[in-house]
Amino acid sequence: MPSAEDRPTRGSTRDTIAAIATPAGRGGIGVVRVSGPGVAGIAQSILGGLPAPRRAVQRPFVDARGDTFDRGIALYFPAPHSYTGEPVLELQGHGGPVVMQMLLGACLDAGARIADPGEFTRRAYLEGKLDLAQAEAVADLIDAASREAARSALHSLAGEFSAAVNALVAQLTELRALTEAVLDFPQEEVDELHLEDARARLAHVRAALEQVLAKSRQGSLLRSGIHVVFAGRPNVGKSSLLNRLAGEDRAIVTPIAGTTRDALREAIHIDGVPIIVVDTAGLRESHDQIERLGVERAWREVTRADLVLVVLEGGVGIGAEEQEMLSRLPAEAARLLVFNKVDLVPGATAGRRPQAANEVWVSAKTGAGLEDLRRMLLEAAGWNGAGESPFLARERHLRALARARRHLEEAVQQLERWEFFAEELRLAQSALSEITGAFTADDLLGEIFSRFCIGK
Ligand SMILES: Nc1nc2c(ncn2[C@@H]2O[C@H](COP(=O)(O)OP(=O)(O)OP(=O)(O)O)[C@@H](O)[C@H]2O)c(=O)[nH]1
Ligand SMILES: [Mg+2]
Repeated sequence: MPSAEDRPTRGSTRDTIAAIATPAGRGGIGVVRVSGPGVAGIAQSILGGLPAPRRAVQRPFVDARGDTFDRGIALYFPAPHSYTGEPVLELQGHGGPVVMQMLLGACLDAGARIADPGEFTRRAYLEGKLDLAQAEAVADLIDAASREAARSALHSLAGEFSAAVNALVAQLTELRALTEAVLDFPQEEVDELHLEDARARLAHVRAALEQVLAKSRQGSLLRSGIHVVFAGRPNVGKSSLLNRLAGEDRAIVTPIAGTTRDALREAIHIDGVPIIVVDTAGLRESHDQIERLGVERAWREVTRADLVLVVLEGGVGIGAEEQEMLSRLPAEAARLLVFNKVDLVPGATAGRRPQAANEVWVSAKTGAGLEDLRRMLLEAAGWNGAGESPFLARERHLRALARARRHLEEAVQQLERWEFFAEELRLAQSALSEITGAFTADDLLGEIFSRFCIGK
């Protein structure tokens, strides 16, 4: 966690970095971005001078030998009003790999070096343009695999997640200030009023933390999703269901029992939540060597699943063989029972059974009941779609929030033992501060002085 001292205030101590900012390959336009103190010199040698700030100008791009190799748009962002906070030059050329290499090469010849991965954003963080959570959101936005994930990343980038975390930190800072005051003045009686105040404030910050944690858990689902494995006897329609959920003919379907051999993996999205669905070989004893290997694989997949979709044939239900199969599932594995081929069962209706929360009747053939199955998958994943905009949290954030929560729980136990209480608050606060990467002890001192008259 960089402290204020680690943060160079100006870019002048750094070198100048350059990189092709657009994806490899051919495109209408390709962009080379340059950041650092050497931008003016580089603009001089490639463009013949710095363009006016924030004005798009068209220029010939000239290499070190004086040859024009492209003609494009140049944009100059003076420090600190740029992405990195340093002087930044963006050169937009024609987006072919050779042109881009020549453009990058011209920047390197003029004194830049190739940027490390993420180095522009790292500099933005060091220059205080973004905090850590925001910097991470940049990557999450670029990597977003669904609209929902992208929207959520954009909220984090705009600082909503950081603001929520900072609000928690501010509440803790206040509470610590009050507590430190008690510690510093032992002669003052810690009256009932103070105790009640501390108790109420602690309850408040804990409730707020729960909210942030809940939204973060939701968001982390958008990032990492869940892993669902289909398991069942041969021919019950596992592959047909996978094809239905994927919306594509991915798995081979035949009336022959034992069609699927290899485990087949498909990435799907339901309401933006990424779900890996795995189709497996029908579970049965077999003398066919290939099928036997497939069945082994199926069991292996089952042990790795977040959720097992046990597919059963509606007309057959749970007989002795199905019982046997169910009893072999790992006891702790979350599971849904999917009764397929409801279209073949006279009088049976598709959908969820109100009396059995983890059972659903569907038809892979007609699509009946599939919507209920999708809802149940989301529920099992812990997604509550109707909730407020989730924070696209990473594992690191969840861990930090959970750590803060543990210290606040501990703090409840330590109420009245003020030194321990203060220490738990401090630990909770530093866990939270790791999320945004911004914490200095000065914050606390400032808070104490501003709230308390020491001379009294
Ligand atoms: N009527 C009806 N037939 C279905 C339904 N689902 C699957 N089938 C048929 O059942 C047969 C087996 O389907 P699959 O999807 O290959 O079954 P599977 O469970 O993957 O079978 P294995 O890979 O052998 O384990 C095929 O002939 C499908 O067309 C359904 O909902 N209704
Ligand atoms: Mg199959």
